[in-house]
Amino acid sequence: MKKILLLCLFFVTMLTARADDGYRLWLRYELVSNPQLLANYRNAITSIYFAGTSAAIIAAKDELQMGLEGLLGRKYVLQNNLSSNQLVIGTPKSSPVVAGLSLNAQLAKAGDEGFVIVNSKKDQKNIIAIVGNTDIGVLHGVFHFLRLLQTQQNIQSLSITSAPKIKYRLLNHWDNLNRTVERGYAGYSIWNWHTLPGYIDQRYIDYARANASIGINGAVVTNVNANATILTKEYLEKVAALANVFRPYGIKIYLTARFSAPIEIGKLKTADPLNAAVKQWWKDKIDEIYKYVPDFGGFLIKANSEGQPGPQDYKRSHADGANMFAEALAPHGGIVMWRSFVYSNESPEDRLKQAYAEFKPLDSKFKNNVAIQVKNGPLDFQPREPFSPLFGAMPKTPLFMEYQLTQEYLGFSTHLVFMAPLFKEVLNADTYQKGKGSTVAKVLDGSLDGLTLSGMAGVSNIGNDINWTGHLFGQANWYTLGRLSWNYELSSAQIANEWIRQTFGNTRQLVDTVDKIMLSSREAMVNYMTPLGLHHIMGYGHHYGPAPWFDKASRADWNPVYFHKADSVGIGFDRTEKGTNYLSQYAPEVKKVYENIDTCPEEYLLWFHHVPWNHKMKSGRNLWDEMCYRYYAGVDSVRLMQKQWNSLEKLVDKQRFNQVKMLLAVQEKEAVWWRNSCLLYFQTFSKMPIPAGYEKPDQTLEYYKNLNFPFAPGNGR
Ligand code: GCW
Repeated sequence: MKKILLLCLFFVTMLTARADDGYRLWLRYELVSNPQLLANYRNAITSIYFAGTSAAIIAAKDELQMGLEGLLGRKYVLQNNLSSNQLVIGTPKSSPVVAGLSLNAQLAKAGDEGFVIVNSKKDQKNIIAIVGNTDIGVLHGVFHFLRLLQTQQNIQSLSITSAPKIKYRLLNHWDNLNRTVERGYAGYSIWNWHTLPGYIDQRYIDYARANASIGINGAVVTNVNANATILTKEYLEKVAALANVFRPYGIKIYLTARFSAPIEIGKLKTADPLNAAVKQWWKDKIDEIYKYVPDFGGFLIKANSEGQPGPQDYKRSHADGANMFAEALAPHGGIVMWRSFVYSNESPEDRLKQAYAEFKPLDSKFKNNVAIQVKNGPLDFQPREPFSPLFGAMPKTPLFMEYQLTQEYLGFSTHLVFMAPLFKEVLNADTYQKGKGSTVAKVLDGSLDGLTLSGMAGVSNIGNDINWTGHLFGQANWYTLGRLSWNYELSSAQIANEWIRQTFGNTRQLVDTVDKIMLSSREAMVNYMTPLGLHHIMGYGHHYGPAPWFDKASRADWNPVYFHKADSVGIGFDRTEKGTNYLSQYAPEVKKVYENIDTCPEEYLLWFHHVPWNHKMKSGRNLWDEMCYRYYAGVDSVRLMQKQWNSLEKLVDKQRFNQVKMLLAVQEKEAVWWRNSCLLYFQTFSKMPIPAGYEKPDQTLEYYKNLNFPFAPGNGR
């Protein structure tokens, strides 16, 4: 009887071990599956030497013990004397043993947050040293080392020196205080303001661990459409509690500042940034924040954009507004991230031109703890956009990159879209600011213009869903933001490979197949949503699904018809000199390529040109046929992704396998919906048939136009 019970227990444990809800993200620390490698690792690591007492080093030690226990199936005790086959972790400052390793030359390159990992010999003993100049550096090193084991790398001749290329690596949460998330598709906000500061959810700690593991060092925890309440005493106590959780992981907390807060919570009559009382109010408020959070990072501010208050309400400039905050933050070491996402309610000007028009003249007007945070493209996180012309146009001002991880325009959390290729495409784009090779990446890291502030932010896709991001593959985009901001030279393939191995395992077939799915997914989505440079043709307000016909918005530039301009002659937005001349905002070399319809890369064709339906494309097809071809190819790619995923049934645990399978089916259905409704609608202009051989749309245009989604998620109200 006892035997049977034990056997049952064994099977139950096996089963639970197999089920995986995705909560552990890429920090799963499963037993190394390759027996030879496991033996090698176990031989190489028999104990841990550790020095230091700070919360950060304790976090590093805890993570290492937990990780090794899972990966190597053994408990590791700490030793304070050196022995062979030991992992030595610490800083030269905290440990004479570490100082004695003579790693100064490498450490000089590791900076404040980086690390050195080497195989070394000390007193005839073989060791692996994970060291940093700071305890946070050690923590990053420990996470990197665990990544090496999780991805089954050789650890016999390690010689790694790593330092982040970008200084501020941030998540921007668009989370409201009532826990709704603007453009959030993974449940409610993970910040439970109601139970803070008394209750610290384990999720906050796991969130910090996950971020630290990929080098993210800051979190803006509130929505850019800001609420002044976060700045009140009651909420600052809650903010302080979160900051305390983040601190050991090297993560600073940031807030969004509502420009009109002095009126709303300060009882002033104005929020004019040049008014002495207003300035004093912010100074006092900022001093107060630092009493709660001594290492507060600063503010992210959306002003005079989409109805948010700002300095222009008082006829002041963005620089006047940003500098007011900057002055008050400077003594504490805080920064201002001022967003360039502005477009005016009144101006009929091409919306794409407005950010540049407002910000370029302000180059050199900002205090040196101000950065301008620029969305990757000139419009709004579309599936594909050219790079924003602000990159390359403000050499005296640090520009931070803003990417959107949450998939507002990329299929919400039901579509599998790996964004590294999108992010890389922008980073690699050449601005020609100082001639060939002036890439966006070089603008961003400050090297092109000798600037010291540098930053990359991702609008978070995290919610309180069990697996954090709704779609399991959304985790890969969070992962990408961290890894790329640490080292933007990593390729999309490298990032995918690392993520897959940590998230699913190292089996060759599994890694290769998921890799194919991920690397093809972004192009697939562009094809079934907005091929050839189409943009902003999604549903109104909630942005769910296609609505290229929509023309009822209160502003022209919220209407899809404004952006695609389809008519009987052709389709696309003429942004050349003959059109809005948006192209003049780029360097002449860039402009030249795009303005000529023959040299303009076809993926941007309809961004820059109004193109006749019978225009001959590179493939030999006319524009209409090419558009059909792309839309159909997009759907086909999703079907291929489904097939590829299905081939992995035996290699992925059931729970995650089924989740992804179901979501791919939703994606396929929605890809067909995008394809059919866009083609049926554009066909009313082209008057050309969908070429023979393609499956015909099974619904009418009217059917698609009548679809209605009053409760589509993400509006956040
Ligand atoms: O893309 C738009 C979103 C808004 C968002 C805005 C912004 C926070 O639809 O929901 O508001 O961008 O970036 O400020």
